[in-house]
Amino acid sequence: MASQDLFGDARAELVLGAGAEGGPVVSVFDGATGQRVSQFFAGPPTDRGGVRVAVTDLDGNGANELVARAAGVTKVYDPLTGADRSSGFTAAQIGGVFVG
Ligand SMILES: [Ca+2]
Ligand SMILES: [Ca+2]
Repeated sequence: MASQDLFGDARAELVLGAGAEGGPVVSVFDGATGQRVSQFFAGPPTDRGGVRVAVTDLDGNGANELVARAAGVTKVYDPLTGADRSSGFTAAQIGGVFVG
């Protein structure tokens, strides 16, 4: 679970990752409304190792990124669409994140 602002409105979003034995499902809830704004797989849907999530500003541009680790792989995701945005970051940036 992680709780940091993802959309720049100064209210922390709640990011939940399924635990061990669950699929790698990430859910994002808007901190202002409490509404779920997205839900997506951060890894192979058939994997049952769960998913760990973190929210942090990887590239120091003032906007937080959503980082998830599932099936032994850490990636960066768009919090609204679940699109893989890892290609916009270096391996060093991604690898330096503690995803707990
Ligand atoms: Ca927010
Ligand atoms: Ca950033």
